Amino acid sequence: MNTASPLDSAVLRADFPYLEELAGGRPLAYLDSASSTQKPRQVLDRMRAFYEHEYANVHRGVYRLAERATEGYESARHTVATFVNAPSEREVIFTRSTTEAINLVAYAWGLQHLGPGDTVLITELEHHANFVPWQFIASRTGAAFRHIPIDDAGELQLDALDGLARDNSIKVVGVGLVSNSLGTINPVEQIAAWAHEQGAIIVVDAAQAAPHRSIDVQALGCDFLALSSHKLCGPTGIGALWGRRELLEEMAPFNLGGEMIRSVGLDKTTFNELPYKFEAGTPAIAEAVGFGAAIDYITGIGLSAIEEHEHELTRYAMARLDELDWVRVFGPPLERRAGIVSFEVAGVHPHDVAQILDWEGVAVRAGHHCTQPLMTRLGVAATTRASFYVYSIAEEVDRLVAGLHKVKESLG
Ligand code: C6P
Repeated sequence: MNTASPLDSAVLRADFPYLEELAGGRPLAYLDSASSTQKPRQVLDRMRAFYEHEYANVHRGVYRLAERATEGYESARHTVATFVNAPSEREVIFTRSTTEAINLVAYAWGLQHLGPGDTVLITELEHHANFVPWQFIASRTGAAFRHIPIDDAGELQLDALDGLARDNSIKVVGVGLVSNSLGTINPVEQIAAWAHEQGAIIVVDAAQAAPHRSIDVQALGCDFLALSSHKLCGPTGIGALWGRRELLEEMAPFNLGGEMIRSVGLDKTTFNELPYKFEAGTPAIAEAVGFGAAIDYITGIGLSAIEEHEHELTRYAMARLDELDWVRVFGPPLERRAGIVSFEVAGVHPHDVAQILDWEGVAVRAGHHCTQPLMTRLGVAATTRASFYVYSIAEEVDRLVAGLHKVKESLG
């Protein structure tokens, strides 16, 4: 790659212990960061220190150790709130993941607000996490379930919007900022403005965007936004939902039990204030602290440097794959694409491609990537997908391309 990267990958790579493991004498070329990212020492060390010196349950004990644990947990909430530019940290709810965050909205908001005559609108590119909960709640409530179609390049056809809105029934729009299968960057600000003109709310899936570009819920103009820690160098088992305060205030709770109550009597229970109303039971405490440390780590590198680094790698990968006339790349042009490249090798099943690449020490994902409606639209059952993050380097793209030559020699 001849373009200077805005990141010093050589220095950053020293933070990631996984690169010390050798696959066939070389570090693994991990090109599956859209699935989950590797973890830097800074995050692992922070979690270990928390467990060793600051650990207790949160919001319960009056002893100093419990206060310290609560401080660690709440300071992670403050970090997430700043990260997405939330007007208030009370609007940030810790969840298990993006999936759970969207289920929370679909159940707690959807069951209360949707009914026959209403429409739920999602996109044809949507990950199942922002698709299946809405399809399910629409069918439970009698609402219609419709989608914004895409064109052949995997970009949303916004000229379909007015037709979809003709009967004035749209109550909620679900859209991802970045497609996990194609890397398409969706024009969410524009869709949010349109949704509000329809009197609808908009729920944004930022799972694939938050790790790679700055997120500003106020500038996006959205009502809810979901993200996962494990996709941005943090631990699994923790994510967050940001929601507009007035919507969260009037929603019923999602999970019920300890911590989310104000008072419990034999006849009646009243609920806690935000955000605790939505955080029943003992939360993922050390994971929240790790989530905060991961955000500190990536914001320390700089989101715009990360975005630029991935853009250059994607440019390089697309150019190298373009040399192979037996490889077809799916998705939009580079200008509207994040660091994700999905492709097919003529005549070879994506699982076989991924298997042979693994023998070459290159890890990619093969499958439908939890976007089956998109696969149907593309006319394929599955694709092979390479995706990048801060530790990815051009040499790994070269190893991918060399591996694809091996695939062609063996099976093509
Ligand atoms: N995509 C991928 O390989 P969870 O699992 O809840 O943290 O994230 C779900 C999710 C939601 N939205 C988008 C856009 C996603 O990409 C994902 C997770 C992984 O593409 C696993 S399927």
